[in-house]
Amino acid sequence: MTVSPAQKPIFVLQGPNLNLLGEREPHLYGTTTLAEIHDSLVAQGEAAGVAVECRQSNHEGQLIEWIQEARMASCGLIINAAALTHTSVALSDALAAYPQTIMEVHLSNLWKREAFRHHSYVSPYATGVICGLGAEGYTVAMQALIKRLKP
Ligand code: CA2
Repeated sequence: MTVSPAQKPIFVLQGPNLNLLGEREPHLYGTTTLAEIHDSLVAQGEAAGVAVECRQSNHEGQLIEWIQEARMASCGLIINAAALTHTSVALSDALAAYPQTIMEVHLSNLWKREAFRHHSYVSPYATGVICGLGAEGYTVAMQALIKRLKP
């Protein structure tokens, strides 16, 4: 299916250190690189007729700017806020003002990890939370988000 230029893209936002995926800590985060995950999400979107815009930043403020931009410029949001998930009230406030469906993804199973990873400032605003499936979690999130896109 071709992507309509009129359709706003799905934004995929990735937080701090996720640019290192595939290079370090494969026992925790797998061997797939961020570029591979993004290529696969763009292809998945294209097959469904939806454009996908993928971005990563190590900076909290940049991610907040992108969430604000996404309010007008996107039709849905997939976010792995990485460590900011557990610390950032500012990110949480930005997500509270996002009007479309949000899917939260984590590569690792947060519930098998340290207690400080058990709280998420993202989850209250997410329709779904997927963790522990590695890179496959993004595919599952994309599928679920596409199903919920408003016409
Ligand atoms: O499991 C996830 O996806 C996390 O969001 C990853 C974050 C972590 O702080 C969250 O608790 C769970 C860490 C991302 C760091 O990514 C790296 C990837 C490769 C090498 C080093 C770090």
